Amino acid sequence: MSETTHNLKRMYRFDLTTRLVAKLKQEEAVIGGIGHSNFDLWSAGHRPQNFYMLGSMGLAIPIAMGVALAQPARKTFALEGDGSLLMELGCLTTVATQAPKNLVIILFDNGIYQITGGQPTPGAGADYVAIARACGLTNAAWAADEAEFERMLDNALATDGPHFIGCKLDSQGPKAQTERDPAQIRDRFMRGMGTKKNRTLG
Ligand SMILES: Cc1ncc(C[n+]2csc(CCOP(=O)(O)OP(=O)(O)O)c2C)c(N)n1
Repeated sequence: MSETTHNLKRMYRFDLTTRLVAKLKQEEAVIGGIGHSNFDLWSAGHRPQNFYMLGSMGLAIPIAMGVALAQPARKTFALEGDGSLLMELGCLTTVATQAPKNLVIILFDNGIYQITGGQPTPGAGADYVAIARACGLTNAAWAADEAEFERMLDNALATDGPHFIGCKLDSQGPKAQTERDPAQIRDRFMRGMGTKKNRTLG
C-alpha cells in the first residue's frame, strides 16, 4: 500500500475489475461509474448486484454510499474514474462524515476522460489518495501493483471501512460496452438488492 504516487504500476482496468469480481461471494453490490468503469464491470461478468451508471458523471460514489447506508450488512463497491470523481469531489467529505463501514471506493485513475476521446482531466497530476485522506478517509492508499490490489481487496472485504483504493491505469480501452437499457439496469439491480420481488421485466 502506498500513500504516494511514486512507483505505482499502471494497470489494466478490465484485469483489475475481473480480479475484484472473482472475489465477490456474498452478493456484494458494485456500482460502476459512467466512463469505462461500468463497461469493464459489465464485461467482467454481469451480476444482479451490479449497477451501471449511464449519463451523469460523479455518481458512482454517492449511489454506492446510499446503498451502503441502506443495507449495512452488504459490502458495497464504487468503481469511479478520476474525471468523474473530479466532477463530484465533495462526495469524499460526505463519505467520511457518514462513514459507512461497508463501503469500498476503487478509483480508476487514467488521467483522462477516456470515453469521450482521451482529453486530459484538469487534475492529471493530482494525488487522489492524499485528497481522500485529507477529507477524512483514513483507510485510503494506492495499490502499487495487481498483487497489492488483491491484498487491499481482501482487507477491504474482511475489515470495516470506508476504504479507498487508488489504482493508476494504463492506456488500454474497455473490453466491450454495457448494454444501454437503463430501465432494465435499474430493475435488475433492485432485484439484486432484494428490494423488488415482482417480475415486470425480463
Ligand atoms: C455532467 C457531465 N459532463 C460531461 C459528460 C460527458 N462525459 C461522459 S463520460 C466522460 C468522461 C469520464 O471520464 P472518467 O470518469 O475519468 O472515466 P474514463 O472515461 O476515463 O473511464 C465525459 C466527459 C457527462 N456525461 N456529464
